[in-house]
Amino acid sequence: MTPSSAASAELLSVARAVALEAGALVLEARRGAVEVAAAKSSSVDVVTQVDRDAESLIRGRLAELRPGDAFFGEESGGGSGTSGLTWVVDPIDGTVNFLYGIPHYAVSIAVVEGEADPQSWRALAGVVVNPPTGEVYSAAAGGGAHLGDRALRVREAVALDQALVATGFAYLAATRAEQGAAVARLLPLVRDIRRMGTASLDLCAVAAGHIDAYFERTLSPWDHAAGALIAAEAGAAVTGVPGARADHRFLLAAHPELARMLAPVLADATDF
Ligand code: LIP
Repeated sequence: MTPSSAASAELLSVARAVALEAGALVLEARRGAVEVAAAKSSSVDVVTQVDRDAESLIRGRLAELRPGDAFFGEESGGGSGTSGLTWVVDPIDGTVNFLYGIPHYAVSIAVVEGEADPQSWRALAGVVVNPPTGEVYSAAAGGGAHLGDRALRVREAVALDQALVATGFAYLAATRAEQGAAVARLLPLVRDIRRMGTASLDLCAVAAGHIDAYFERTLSPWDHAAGALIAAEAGAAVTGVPGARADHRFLLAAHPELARMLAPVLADATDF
C-alpha cells in the first residue's frame, strides 16, 4: 500500500537526518588526505574508503530507524526487506570531485516503493546534500521540492539555442568517445554545456533553475533516484529513451516544453 503523505514526510525526515550525518563524516574526512581504495569498472572509476565508510554509516542508521526496509547502495549492494520499501543510496555522488577536492559532490539518499528498478519503483522521498556548501535539496512525492525551506521551481522554458545544458560522461573510454561526439553535435545548437561531475546535483540544478536541462547516459539507480524526484517535484519532465522511464540507457530532465524540443535532438545526437 502506498504510504500516506504523512508517512512520506516521515521518510523524508529520516532521509534528511541520515544524509546530514553522512555529509558531516564526508566533510570531516575531506579535511585530511583522501586516497583511492580501489578501482571498479575502469582505472578511473574509483572508490575511496570514505565512500565505504559513509555508506556503512547510512546503512547502519537506516537499519536502526527503518529495520523492515530494503537497501540498495553503490558500494555495498543490496539487502532485502519486508516493508516493500527500498532505500537507494549513493554515499558520495561525484567521487572524483571529492577525490580532487572539488567542492561539488553529494550524499544522495532516496526511498522508493518497490525494488531499486527505475522502470517500476515509485519514488517517495529524496534528499541530496552537498557537504562543502551545506545545501540540502529535498522532496517528498506530491510535496514539492525544496532547497532548505525554499520551494524550488524549474526555469521557464527557453528556445533550444538559449538552453544551458549539463551532461556527464561514463568511466569507459569507448563510451566517452561516443558521448563526446554527441556533445560536439549538440554544442552549436544550444547556449552552452556544463559538465559539473555529480548527477544528483545536476538534477537539483535543474530543479533550482541553475541550468535549463541535464541529460546523461550510463547512470546507475543511486545516481538519479533522489535527484530525479527533486527535479520532477520542481516541475521538470524527467524522461528516458522513448517509451521508458529514465534509467542507465538515458536520462533527460528539463522544463516539459524544453524537454519536448530537446529529446529528438539528443536522440539524433546520441544515436540511441
Ligand atoms: C558520477 C555521476 C556523474 C557522472 C560521473 C559519475 P559517481 O557518479 O554523478 O554524473 O558523469 O561519471 O558516474 O561515480 O561519482 O557516483
